[in-house]
Amino acid sequence: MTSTIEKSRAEKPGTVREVHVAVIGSGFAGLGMAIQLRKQGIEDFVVLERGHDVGGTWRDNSYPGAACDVQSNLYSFSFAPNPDWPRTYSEQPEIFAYLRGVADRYELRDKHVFGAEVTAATWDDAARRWDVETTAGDFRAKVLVSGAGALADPSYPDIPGIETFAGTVMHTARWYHEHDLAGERVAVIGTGASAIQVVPAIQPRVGSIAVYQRTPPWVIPRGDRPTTPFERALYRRFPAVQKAVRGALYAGREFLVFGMAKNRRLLAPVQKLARTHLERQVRDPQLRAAVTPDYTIGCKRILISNDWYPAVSAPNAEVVTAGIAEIRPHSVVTRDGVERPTDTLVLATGFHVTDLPIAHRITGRDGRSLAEVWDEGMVTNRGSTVAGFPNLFLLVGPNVGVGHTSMVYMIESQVAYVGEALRAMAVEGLATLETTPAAQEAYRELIAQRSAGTVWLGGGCGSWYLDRHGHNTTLWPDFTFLFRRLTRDLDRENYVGTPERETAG
Ligand code: N01
Repeated sequence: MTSTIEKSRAEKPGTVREVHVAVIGSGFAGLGMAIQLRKQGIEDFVVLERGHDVGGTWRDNSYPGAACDVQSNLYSFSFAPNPDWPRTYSEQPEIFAYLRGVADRYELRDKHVFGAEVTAATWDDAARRWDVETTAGDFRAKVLVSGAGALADPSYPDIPGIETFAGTVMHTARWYHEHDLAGERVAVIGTGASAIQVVPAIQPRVGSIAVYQRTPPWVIPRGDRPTTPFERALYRRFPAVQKAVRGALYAGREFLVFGMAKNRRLLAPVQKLARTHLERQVRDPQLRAAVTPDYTIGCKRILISNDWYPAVSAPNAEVVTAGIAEIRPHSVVTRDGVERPTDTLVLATGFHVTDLPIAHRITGRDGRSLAEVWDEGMVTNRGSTVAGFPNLFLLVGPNVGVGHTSMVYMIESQVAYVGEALRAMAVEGLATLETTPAAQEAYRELIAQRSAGTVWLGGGCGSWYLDRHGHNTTLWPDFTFLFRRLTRDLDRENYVGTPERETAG
C-alpha cells in the first residue's frame, strides 16, 4: 500500500493547484456537494476521487447480488428522479449507472481528478487554507469537504493465519470478477447486509459454501419486483406521481424510528414478521436455532431478503457457528477443531466505520489529526464540523448514518448546510469559519440524550453503530426530518469567523 502511494507521489506533477473548494470523493455525497456548489455559482472547485470513475461505494461494491435495500424512488437525489428504474429495489449496476448519469447531466466529470487518493490534508493557519496532498498532485483549498463516507474502506478480519491462505481472498467491496467460483469450496465470513446478498448469488454455482456466522441477522421479506412499463410511463409523464410515491415511502420508513428510538415495544410486530419469515423458510430445527438472533430486532441493521434462508438451507451450504480459530493455506479451522478445506475466502466483514482512515490524514490547527482528536469520542457540530478544523466540512460524518431509510436524504440535508456555511462566508467576507467546542459539547449531549433508550444501545447486541466506549457515534438517533430541520440554516451563533481583511497583508 505504502509503495503504491510513494510510487504515485513520485509520478505526480510538481505543480500545486489552488481551488476555492476541494471535495473528497464522488459518491452520492461528493456528487451532491458538487451539484450544490454549481447551484450556488461556485465554479472554482475540484472533486478528488481515488477511483477512476464516479460512484463511490456503488462503484466499489460490485459483488454478485449487490443491491440496495431501500427503494430506488427514495434512494436517489430528490432533484434528479429516475422514472426508469427497472426494479423497485435497484441492483448495483443500475445505481452505479444512475450516478454516472447524474455526473454527466450536471457536467461534473471535468471537475474531477481521478486516481487522486488524499494522502494528507493539513490546515495551514498562517495561509488560512488546506494543503491537500494526493496521489495525483497537490492542491491548496480554502475549503475542504470530505465526502469520503463511512463505507469506503473495507475492514479485513484479524484471524490467525489469514495471511497464509494460498487460495483466493476477496472482500465483498473488492470483488475479483475474473475469478470463477464454479465448483469451488467457498468460505464466506460474515452475515451482514453484504453477505446476505452475495451468498444467494453465488451458492448455486459453487461446489460448497460454508458461511461463518458470528451473529445471526434479523431478516424480513424483500418486497422487490420489476417496475411495469405503465408506472415508468406514468412517472415520465407526471413527475408529481413519482414524487408522491417517494413521499409515501419516506413516511413509511420514518415510522420505524418510533420503534427503534422512541418506543421499543413497537418493534414487536416487526420482530414477529422476521421470526415468521425465518420459520417459513427454514424447516430444519438445528439450522433454525443457529440462525435465530438472541437480540432485539433493529439493534443491528434489519436485513431484507427472500433468498438468504433458502440459500443457507441448500444441500451444498452450511452455516458454521463454532467461531474461526485459524486459517491455514488450504482450509478454515473452527474452535471445535473441525477443518474445512477451502479454495476461496469471501470476506463480507464490513468497513472501517468508527475508525475512519481519512480521519488519520486530516490534520487541524494544533497539529493533531481528526483521529487523534476523536480518540475519546467522535465529536462534531451537526455531524458536519469540528472545532480546531476551520473550513472543514464532513459529509456522512458521525451520527449522520441511518439504518432504516435513505442516506441520500441525510446527504441532501448536509450538503445544503455546507452550502449555507459557504454563503455566510461569502456574504460576511470570512477567511475562516470554525465551530466552537461549546457547540460540539451541546451536540454531543443532544446525541447522547436522544440515543438513550434506543434499541441500538439497549437491544442486546454489539455493533459498529457504537464506538469502543459504547457510545452511538454512527446513527442519527431520531426522525430524519428533525436532522433536516437542524441543518436547514447555518447555526451562525455556533461558529467563529475570521474576516478576510485580517489575513491580508
Ligand atoms: O458489513 P457489516 P456489511 N470474524 O459490518 C462479521 C451497507 N450495505 O458489508 O455481526 C467473524 O454489517 C460481522 O459479525 P458481527 C449497510 O449500511 C448496504 O455486510 O460483528 N465475523 C458481520 O456479520 C450495511 O450496514 C446495502 O458479529 C466477522 C459481518 O462480518 C453496511 O453496508 C448492502 C469478523 C460484517 O457486517 C455494512 O454491511 C450492503 C471476524 N473477525 C451493505 N469481522 C444496501 O442494500 C466481521 N465479521 C444499501
